[in-house]
Amino acid sequence: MWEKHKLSEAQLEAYEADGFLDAIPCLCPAQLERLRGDLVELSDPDHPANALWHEFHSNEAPAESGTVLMHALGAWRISEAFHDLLFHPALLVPAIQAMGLCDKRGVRLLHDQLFCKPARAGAVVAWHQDLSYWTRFSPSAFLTVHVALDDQSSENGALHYVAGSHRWPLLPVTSRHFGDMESIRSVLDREQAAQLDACRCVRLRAGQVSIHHPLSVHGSFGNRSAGPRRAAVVNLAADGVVINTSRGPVLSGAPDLPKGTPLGGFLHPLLGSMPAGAQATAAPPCSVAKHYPATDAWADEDEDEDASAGQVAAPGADA
Ligand SMILES: O=C(O)CCC(=O)C(=O)O
Repeated sequence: MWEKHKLSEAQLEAYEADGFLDAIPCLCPAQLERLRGDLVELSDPDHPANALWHEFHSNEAPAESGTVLMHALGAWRISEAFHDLLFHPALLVPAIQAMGLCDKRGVRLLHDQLFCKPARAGAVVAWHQDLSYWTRFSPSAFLTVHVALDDQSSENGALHYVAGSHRWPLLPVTSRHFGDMESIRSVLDREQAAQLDACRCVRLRAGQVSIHHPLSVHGSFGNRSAGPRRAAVVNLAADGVVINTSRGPVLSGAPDLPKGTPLGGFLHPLLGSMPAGAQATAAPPCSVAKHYPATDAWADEDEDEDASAGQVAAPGADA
């Protein structure tokens, strides 16, 4: 089942070089429609299950910007379609390959997110590195999957990446509230600023995904088009990532996991892994792992702790 979703060697090399990879096919039209349908219901602030959100902002853009960004964490707990998305092999297989986790540990959910920009007034998502928000974990073995629920264009606020920025050091968060697209420039040197100027607009088609490294700088401009630009984001962690500080719960509404605890539990389910032999035919070299901490160093006796980690789970699998 997973074989057809494997990235080619050329794709893995592109990920290694750029820190992101786009245009990965994922959703069929029926899955896309189901997600879009559920999103309409989820956008209702009075949704009967809204206590399950970790965060829900009808508009997280600053009021003075006159723009709107619906941003929410936890859709998978409310909607079956968004739950099943987490287990989609077309999403998990490329992620596991790119993280260099084939035949090793699998991936866990860190959290999911929705980023919805309404027609004409959709806000920017300021340039950032995802890892700036995840400094409480070690090692930094994360990957983000961005799922386009609409065709993305330069007019409607497509995702943009700074190629090669996964080799930059960790930068501080410079804009939390989707107001100032360019605030990251205050912490860039001249060379980094030039790389930012050469950013790439990836123009995903609805149903495609892009994947990116946790240090890859990315962001998106406002939506000036006549239609919405909606995206679901799945933030993945390698199984075995540990909480390195006592700073309160990882997610609002979640139990507090003490320092030293591996990320896990019902809010961070193991989503899948590539079993031994999965590489037998396509054999992607997992050399991309050089931009990730070496997993061998922290693989330990609890590797087979969870028998359900044997393979990529089918959509709908119970978390
Ligand atoms: O939806 C966007 O434009 C940005 C989302 C994002 O930050 C991500 O995909 O990691």
